[in-house]
Amino acid sequence: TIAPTPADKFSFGLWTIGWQGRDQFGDAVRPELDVIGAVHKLAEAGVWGVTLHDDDLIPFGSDAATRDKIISDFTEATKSAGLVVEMVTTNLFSPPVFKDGGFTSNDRSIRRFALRKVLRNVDLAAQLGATVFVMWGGREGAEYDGSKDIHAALNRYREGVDLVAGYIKEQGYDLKIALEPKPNEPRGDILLPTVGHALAFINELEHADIVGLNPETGHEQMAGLNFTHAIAQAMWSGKLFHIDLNGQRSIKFDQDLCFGHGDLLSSFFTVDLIENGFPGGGPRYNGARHFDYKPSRTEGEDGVWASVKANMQTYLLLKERALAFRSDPEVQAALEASGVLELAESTLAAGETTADLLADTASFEDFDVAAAGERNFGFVHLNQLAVEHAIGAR
Ligand code: 3MF
Ligand code: MG
Ligand code: MG
Ligand code: MG
Repeated sequence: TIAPTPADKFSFGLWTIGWQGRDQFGDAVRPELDVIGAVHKLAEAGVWGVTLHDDDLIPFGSDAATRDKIISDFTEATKSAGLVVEMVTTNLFSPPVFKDGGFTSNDRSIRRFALRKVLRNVDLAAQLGATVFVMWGGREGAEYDGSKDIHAALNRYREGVDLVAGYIKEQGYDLKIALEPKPNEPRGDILLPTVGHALAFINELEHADIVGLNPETGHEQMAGLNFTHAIAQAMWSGKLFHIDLNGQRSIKFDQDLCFGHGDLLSSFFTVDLIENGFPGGGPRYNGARHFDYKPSRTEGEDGVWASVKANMQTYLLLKERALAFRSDPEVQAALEASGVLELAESTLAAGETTADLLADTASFEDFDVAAAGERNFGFVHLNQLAVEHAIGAR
């Protein structure tokens, strides 16, 4: 085993270890989380940071005095434990008032209330020293196509995100917004269902410069998509501001398994990208390694803490394997032979024009199309090397 340290930048949401196991069909199986005790236990486990929804810490509807007391006790606990509050997010999905959404509820008074709840939470995020503010629009969606005007809903979504981003700038907070896509659950269909949809949405914002993404492993996989490709495109766009690591086994309900307990080989390549970057160079991710999972409902308190350790252990083991993979000379040779490194070379030479390309007979008139069609790329060999490294056979 490898002991996690704060330098690994692992963080956990209070709602993850605090999940009591209530689901569609079953009651709570675990008691309410003792937040102060949990903060110390996380730090003892080598965790660097903690994240929270406003309502994870302060029960919805608490009066001002209760709220202040809870915040000051929590601040003191994180300080004495040495934990960073790296990200804060807002619960716009549990209270009944948000059943048709917050920023995109058909009810305008609810949209105004949702904005107030978020702005108040932005102040809290800044006060706690968070640098990322996540927005997961869990209830921003619909069950029925006729019940939501999508054009108007996207306008209201943009209005809301721009208003919050504008407020962050006005206040001078060192805070960035990270949108979290999810295709469905709890709504039948959720707006901004995938990383791609969210990137397109961000491009329409006035304050796009401080708005990026918080992709979650299982959310992309629920849509049948490749999570590693999703974060890769977010990185390419300079928009990977945060990450929710977990596990999911195929297209079904949101499982929120421990990281690596879903598609293990996909997890290997996720860690490889985060820790080693793109093979041909490019932007790197330096943010939190944040786990958004749920300790399975079958687990008692020991199982909850075993799952905290499991997330970090699997990540660190995969990191070790990914480093070995990239530094293996056989892998370097396979990457070379496969053209993986060649892809980083621009298709036209520096200074070469379209006219030059059109005049280059070697690229067309004299190009041996048949021979090029026969190239063996060797991707299977390369992937086998990855599998063998991933399972520790090399
Ligand atoms: C739901 C989620 C959310 C978000 C959170 C913001 C409750 O599937 O993933 O967790 O991650 O609201 O970070
Ligand atoms: Mg999930
Ligand atoms: Mg999440
Ligand atoms: Mg989730």
